[in-house]
Amino acid sequence: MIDLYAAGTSNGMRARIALEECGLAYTLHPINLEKGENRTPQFLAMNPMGQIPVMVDHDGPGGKPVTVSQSSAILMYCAEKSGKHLPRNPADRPAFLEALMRASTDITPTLGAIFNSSKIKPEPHAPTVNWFKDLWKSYLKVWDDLLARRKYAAGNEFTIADLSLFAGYVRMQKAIPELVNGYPNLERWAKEIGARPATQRALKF
Ligand SMILES: N[C@@H](CCC(=O)N[C@@H](CS)C(=O)NCC(=O)O)C(=O)O
Repeated sequence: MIDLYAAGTSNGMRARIALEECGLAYTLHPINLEKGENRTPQFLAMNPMGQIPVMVDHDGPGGKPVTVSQSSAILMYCAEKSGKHLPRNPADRPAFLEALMRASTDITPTLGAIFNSSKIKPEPHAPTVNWFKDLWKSYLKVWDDLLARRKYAAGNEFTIADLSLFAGYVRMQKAIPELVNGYPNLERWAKEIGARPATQRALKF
């Protein structure tokens, strides 16, 4: 059995989508970040960074329990444990790793920068917010161009790179829809990923 500690952020969704799409049984423990449930001694014992998501697999490698934080580490863990959604051909692996890292380390941190810089008190610094918004748009333009030529994030095979990208995309779509509008190939792709029953289950926080 697996325990997942998460909230409905892009990182939380990435981990939950991973478990659902890899068909791994788990119990969800919603963590209320506003109430500081990620700062309790029990939570910090699992992840001293005090960040969701955290996954505890009681039947980890060698049958021993293992605790994993970092949404993309959880994504890789689930794919490797289940043998699902990784490229079948080793020659496709470099493009897959590139797409996965591009989704995990460009998209979500930029989304976080937009959300967090918009919240600065007493007044957000507009040029900074706009700088991150322009960066976001430049990333989406590249993804849109890529998805004009390939069906999925890493090529013509569905992989966890799609799941990573989708978690960021769908979070932004809900928060600031205009920042995902105007990218027809991404829209086509997001409709397909968002219609997957496992992904739909994962989005219901
Ligand atoms: N790189 C980490 C980032 C995790 C992260 O930033 N989690 C946020 C929510 S999306 C969090 O728990 N923030 C609460 C805090 O830092 O106090 C990952 O991919 O999991």
